[in-house]
Amino acid sequence: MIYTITLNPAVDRLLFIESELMKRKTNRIERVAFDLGGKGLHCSYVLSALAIPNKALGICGEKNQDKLFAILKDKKIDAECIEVPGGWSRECYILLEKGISGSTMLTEKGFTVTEQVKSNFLRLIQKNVKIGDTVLIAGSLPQNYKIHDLEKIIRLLKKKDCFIACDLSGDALKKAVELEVDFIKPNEFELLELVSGTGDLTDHLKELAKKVKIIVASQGGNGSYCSYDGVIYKVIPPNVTERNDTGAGDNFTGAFIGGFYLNHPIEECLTFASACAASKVQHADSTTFDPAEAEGMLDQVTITKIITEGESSKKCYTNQKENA
Ligand code: TA6
Repeated sequence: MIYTITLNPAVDRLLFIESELMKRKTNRIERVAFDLGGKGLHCSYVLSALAIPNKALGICGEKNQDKLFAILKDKKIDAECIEVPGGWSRECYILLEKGISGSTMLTEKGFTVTEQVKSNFLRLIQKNVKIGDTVLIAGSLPQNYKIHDLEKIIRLLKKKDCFIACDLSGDALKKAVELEVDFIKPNEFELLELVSGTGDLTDHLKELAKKVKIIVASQGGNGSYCSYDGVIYKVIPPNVTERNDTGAGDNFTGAFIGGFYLNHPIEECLTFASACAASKVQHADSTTFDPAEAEGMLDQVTITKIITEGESSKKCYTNQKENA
């Protein structure tokens, strides 16, 4: 079973702006829509859409939980959350400017959790997660959720011999690396904060690989590098017209973790995840992607394998023809 953990879920408010956003101008909103928010929930959405059994665990605000759960039901996500009494799950704002690709995300901090909520959440994990399950912890921590509290979750999952995947940032990500989780997904800036020495990306990945089994270092629209089993893979996504990139990284993570859980070869996991994310960015909302469309783009993903053992790295495999 795969579990996703979202400690600070959100309702995303998508603001479709009539034209390019400008200072000192009245920027008119053409339309407002609501969508799922929170990285673990996005990954659960992807897993459910791919018919991979999963359950979303999280914490949510009591006040607007009906709204959040209506979205979860609509997206066919099986979720169980610990309530923050009197609290509101945050709203995050996704700005989409007409004629401009991509999105601008503004995130609220989220509710403040009490010690009682934290221990109830540990109990929720204890009740659900079984020995050997795969667990993805993703997204920011709510207020008063300390690194030490995150450590308790990771240690509990380690006791259960789980495959632990983390899409975290800042000190939370550093703690995940220190505790040697199985998967991380830093962006180019986060990666630099995790390594000690100088050197290039390959050196950084090699250093981190001593602690973490799978590292996906994302480079935004330029694709990603993945370190696994002594090999570094360069992943170049299909070239598509981007409408909304919000949730694209979560889409990649969900599809990748699902494939890995099903024991698919690493190249296949990376190729399919990249194609799913490419499908996602072509849609206006934060979640929608089309698995069939992703299947149709598999041959547009380029995976290059780089051998890292020995003195110099060399390209030795590609799934694409040289001049493709
Ligand atoms: O990755 C997209 C997303 O989950 C949005 O839906 C949005 O709510 C935001 O990220 C939350 O990010 P955070 O890092 O604060 O958990």
